[in-house]
Amino acid sequence: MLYELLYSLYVYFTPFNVFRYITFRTALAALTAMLITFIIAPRVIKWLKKISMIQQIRDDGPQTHMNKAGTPTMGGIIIIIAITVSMLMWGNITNLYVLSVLFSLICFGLIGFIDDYLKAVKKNPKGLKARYKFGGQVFFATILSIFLYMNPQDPFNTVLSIPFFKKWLVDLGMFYVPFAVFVIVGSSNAVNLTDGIDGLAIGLVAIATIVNGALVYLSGHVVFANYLQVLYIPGIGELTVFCGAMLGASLGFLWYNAYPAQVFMGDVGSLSLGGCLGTLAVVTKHEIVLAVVGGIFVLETLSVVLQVLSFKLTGKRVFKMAPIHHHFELKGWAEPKVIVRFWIIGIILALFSLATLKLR
Ligand code: 57M
Repeated sequence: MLYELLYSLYVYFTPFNVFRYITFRTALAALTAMLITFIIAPRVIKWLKKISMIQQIRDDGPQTHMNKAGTPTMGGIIIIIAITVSMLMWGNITNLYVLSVLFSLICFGLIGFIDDYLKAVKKNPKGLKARYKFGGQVFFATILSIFLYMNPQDPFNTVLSIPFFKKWLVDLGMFYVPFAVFVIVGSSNAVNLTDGIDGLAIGLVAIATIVNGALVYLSGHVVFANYLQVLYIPGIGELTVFCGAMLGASLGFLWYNAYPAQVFMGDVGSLSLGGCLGTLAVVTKHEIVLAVVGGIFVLETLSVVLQVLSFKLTGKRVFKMAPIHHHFELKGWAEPKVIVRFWIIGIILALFSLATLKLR
């Protein structure tokens, strides 16, 4: 951890005292992650093309997607490298909350990497079998949830807070573990489904990361937590630095994934970022608030559930195509219009979710 070395030098150079402040390290983490992304992305994109890590575009999707043929995928490795290196420099990786989200980032990224590899290099369109993909997600989420459940440092490790009702603290007890698994795996798959048009998922992840960063900073600050009457969780504030790194890497990746995308993040990106958002929701005890922030991710997932259920039960489709971003594409909305309008809704939901912190 570079910051500890720099901070220890404050005895010789007092301004280095600033390295102990979470806010300062968060800004550094964001800028470092963005810089790393800008440095490695062009090289990684070139390498992905060289090893034929090219996205297989399905022919049963919106026809406008056919011109995306040749776009490299698995760009999510850029995001994972940027976040990890930035955290090694500016984050306290002995903090158990930081270890929790880094565990999600790497393990869910591994599942996605295998899926992307089988699809693009082994030309296996189905990629990793659904039961292995889902099984791997449940496995890692269960390990993490039990670790958090057994966490001696967190006084509220089985409590669920309800927005607007500050006194309503639901203690889930041992049912916290399956609930946390549901949130983490659900979030991972929701981002995966949402990542179907250029920049949509990474833009929404950036928006959700900003809200997560605010939540963990306030929850980890005894004065602010008491003023806002949110659960004070000692040590959680260090996750602000992680959110900074995640935001920097997301905005950096969006530079290359913006329409028309030069690279897709792949399942390695979507599953890992979704797993991180789910883990952040669980450790901050704001699962419901973050379901509001991630409203578009929830909407995308519900559209698939409704479509598949309706199709199986009645043979009729609710949407022209699911997930719902394809529905609007088939209605004639240009792809950039769908993307920006979904981002606008994401920003409105983010502002509303921050408002719920005060409206209690
Ligand atoms: C994740 N993957 C994209 C890219 C990205 C049950 C069903 C809803 C499942 C769903 C599905 O297969 N989801 C998998 C979505 C794919 O993107 C790749 O996957 C990674 C994310 N996991 O990083 O590597 C395609 O999305 C497009 N894309 C962009 N820009 C980006 O920045 O344009 C992705 C990122 C890429 C590219 O075309 O190839 C995907 O969509 O597969 N299935 C679907 O989403 C399909 N919907 C569907 O089958 N609907 C049926 C069902 C519900 C019965 C229906 O409505 O009747 C649609 N997706 C595609 N073709 N591509 C439609 C068919």
